[in-house]
Amino acid sequence: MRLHQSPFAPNARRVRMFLAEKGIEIPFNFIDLAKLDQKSEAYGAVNAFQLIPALELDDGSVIAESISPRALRRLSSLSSPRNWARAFK
Ligand SMILES: N[C@@H](CCC(=O)N[C@@H](CS)C(=O)NCC(=O)O)C(=O)O
Repeated sequence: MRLHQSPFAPNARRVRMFLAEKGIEIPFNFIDLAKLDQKSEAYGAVNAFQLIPALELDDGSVIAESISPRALRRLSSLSSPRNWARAFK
């Protein structure tokens, strides 16, 4: 699983905040919006909408929506009760 994202994109930030609160660490792939990386053919093969964020799952499927119930479920499943306890401190 990995998250295609940029530190400067608000929709990607929303997902990173969710991950941080749950204490989940997954690899990030930096997409440079200033260089129009999101418009590249390679990234278009990941997310046909050519927007970030995109969550690439281990089965090869991609969730291309920051507020996605499916993404929240998949990411929540990585979160342990200990992480939850830390989130509410
Ligand atoms: N509905 C999408 C919108 C994603 C979106 O608009 N992403 C912006 C960054 S926050 C983007 O990729 N912009 C690049 C572009 O428009 O080329 C979501 O919430 O994930």
